[in-house]
Amino acid sequence: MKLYDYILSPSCYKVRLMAALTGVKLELRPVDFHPGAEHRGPELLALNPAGSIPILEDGDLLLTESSAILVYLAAQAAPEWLAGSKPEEAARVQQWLSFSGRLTASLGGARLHEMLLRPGDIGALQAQGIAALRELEAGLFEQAQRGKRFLAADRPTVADIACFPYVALAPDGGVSLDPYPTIRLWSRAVRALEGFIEMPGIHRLHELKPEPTVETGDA
Ligand SMILES: N[C@@H](CCC(=O)N[C@@H](CS)C(=O)NCC(=O)O)C(=O)O
Repeated sequence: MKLYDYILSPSCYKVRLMAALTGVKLELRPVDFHPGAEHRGPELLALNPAGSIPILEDGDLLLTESSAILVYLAAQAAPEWLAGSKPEEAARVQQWLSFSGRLTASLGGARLHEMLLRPGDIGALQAQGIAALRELEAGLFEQAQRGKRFLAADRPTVADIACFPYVALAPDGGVSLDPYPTIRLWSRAVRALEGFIEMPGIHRLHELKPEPTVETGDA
C-alpha cells in the first residue's frame, strides 16, 4: 500500500499510526506539502480533486479522506479496531469519526496559521478548537464514568486514532490542553499503546509524572 505522505501532517500521521498499530506495511511517497504545495499540483489533484493528503493506493484502489483510510486498514488487518456489533458502539465510532473533521478544521487550521502563516482568523479558529475540546472532554468524562478509557469502547477504535493527532498538537496552534484532565489521560492511554509511533511534536509515553486526577462524582 502506498501512502502519499507529509511527515508534519497530522492527517497523514493518523494513517501511519493506524498502520503501525495494526501491523500494516506502508510504502511512503513523500509529498512536498510545504513549501512546494505539491498536493495542489496536477499529479495529486488527479488523484484527489479535494487537494488534500493523505491519499492511499492499494493496487487499483485509490482512497482519500483519512477516516475512510483508517477504516480500510482496520478492516483489512485488525477488525477489533472497528465498532463491534453493539448499536451504541457503532454509532459512537461514527460520531467521533465525524467529529474529527471539526478538530482538523479548527485546531488544524490554527496550527497551519501559526506554523505556516496561513491566512485566517486565528481567534475564531482557536475558539472553535476550544469548543471542540470541551465536547471531547465531556465525552471522555462520560466514558470514564462508565469505566471506559476510550471514545467508543473500553478498547481503542479508529475513532480514537481519528481524533488523537490534532488534539495532541493543539498547543502548536496556541491552544493549551491544561484545562482538560480527561483528554490528557486519554492521550496518555493512546501514547502507551503497543506499537505506538511518534511524529514530530507527539511523543510516546515515557514520562513518569503522576497521572492527572479526574473527579467522577458520586452519581
Ligand atoms: N478531510 C481530509 C482533510 C485532510 C487534511 O486537512 N489534510 C491536510 C494536510 S494535514 C491538507 O492536505 N490540507 C490541504 C491544504 O491545507 O492545502 C482528511 O481527513 O483526509
